[in-house]
This record gives sequence, C-alpha cells and structure tokens, in this order.
Amino acid sequence: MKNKIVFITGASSGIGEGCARKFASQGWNLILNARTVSKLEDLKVELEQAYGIRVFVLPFDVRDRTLAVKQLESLPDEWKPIDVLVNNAGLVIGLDKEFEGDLDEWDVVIDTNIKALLCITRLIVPGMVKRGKGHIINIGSIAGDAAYPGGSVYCATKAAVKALSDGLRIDLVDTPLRVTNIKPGMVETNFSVVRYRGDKRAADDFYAGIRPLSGDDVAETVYFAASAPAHVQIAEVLLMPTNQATGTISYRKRKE
Ligand code: 8X3
Repeated sequence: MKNKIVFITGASSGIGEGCARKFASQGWNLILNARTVSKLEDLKVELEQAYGIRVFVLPFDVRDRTLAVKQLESLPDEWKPIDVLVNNAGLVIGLDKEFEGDLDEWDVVIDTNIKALLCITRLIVPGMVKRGKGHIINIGSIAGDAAYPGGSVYCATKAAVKALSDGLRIDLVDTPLRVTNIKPGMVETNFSVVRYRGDKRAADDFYAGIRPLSGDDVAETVYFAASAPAHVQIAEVLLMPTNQATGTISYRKRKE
C-alpha cells in the first residue's frame, strides 16, 4: 500500500475518532480498533468515501490479551507495516477517594490505561524496530502530572503512561523510532460521561462556563507530532483549554 498506516485504539469516539478523521483527511490508511464494531463500520464507510483512503476495522477489547494477539496476527500482510500507533483507549470510572472506591472498577481502569497500552505497544513495536521506522503516540493526560481530588487511581495510570512513554523513548534511542506523550487537560467527550457513571447532566455541569477542548482539537496535536520531520521527536505536549491553568485550576464564567 502506498499510503502510510496508522493504528488507533479506542477509535469509536472522542480523541480516537478525532484522530481517525484527521489522519484520513491527510491521506493515511487507518486500522481502527474499539470494542463496538458498528461505529467503526460507519466511520469506515464515511472516511473511505470522503478521502479515498482505506480503513481496516479491527474490533477487540484492548484488555483481552489473547484476542489482541489473535487480531493483530490476523491482519493481512499489506496492513502489517504500521507507521504510527496511537494508544488512545483509556477511561476513568467515578471520582472516589482512594480509600473508598470500588476495586473492581479500578481494575478496569488500570487494565485499560496501563496494561492494555503496554500489551499493544509490545505487539506492534517489534515490527517497527525491524522495519526501522515507526512512531508511538500515547494519549496521556494532565492528570499524570499531579494527583487531584477524586482522581487518585486515574492520575496514577496517566503518570504510568508518562513513565512508559519515557522508558520506551529510552529503549528506542538508538533507532529511528519516535515516542510522544500527548497530555490533554479538559476534553469534552464521552470520557466524562463514564467518569460520572453515565450521568450526562453531571458531565455537562462539569463543563458549564468553560469551553473545553474537543477530540478534534487533541487530534490536531497528535497529527502535528506524527507529521513532524523524521529527525524531530515531539516528546511531550501538554494542551488544555485557555481557561484552564493546571489539573485543578480553571476559570468558569458564571451565568448572569
Ligand atoms: C482527562 C483530563 O483534566 O479530566 O485526562 O484529568 S482531566
């Protein structure tokens, strides 16, 4: 295939969907992963028609290591030389205190944000090393820079994404491969609804009076890193709404 290939996890909504649209608009072929196949199929039809690129739908839960291995092995040879991996799949459930939360929910968060990211990296990067080219872009978070109230476990997982990104960059320093950690602040996606356990109103209230980033805003930064000249490695980007200053400080306009 003459076009470059990007593999995006969690591509059915939010930042992942934004990345799918952005890379497609720039002529890349896409391998799209998420749990639900229907949204990926819709995206495939839409983006192939709009941009004349090709899309391969690869549905699986990134936490299922056996299935991840099977699905990646099943990729046709022409889809195997992945140029860019966007490790985007991630979530948070609840805003509980560290001594009160649900251990099973935290397992889901830790397994997705850390162990699954590591598994997909472990499966895809050896091929990149062999081919002597590739770029791993991890979606970290401002939450990885410092813990905030009710964010203990989520913040820990995003601190882990930073460590895994830095460690991988060290391990690949003698190769042409690049590693980027993108750290968004407030982004309005379905992510927030899951954080409030499905309470859309509570999620909306969180953004009242402030204009958050969109998944597309973050995708622009992801693409900026991916399209930098080969000798330029964007190691980290912290991006947030103009009225956010840190993980805990933001300004909200009050209703008159
Ligand atoms: C999500 C951003 O600010 O909600 O990673 O922690 S924040």
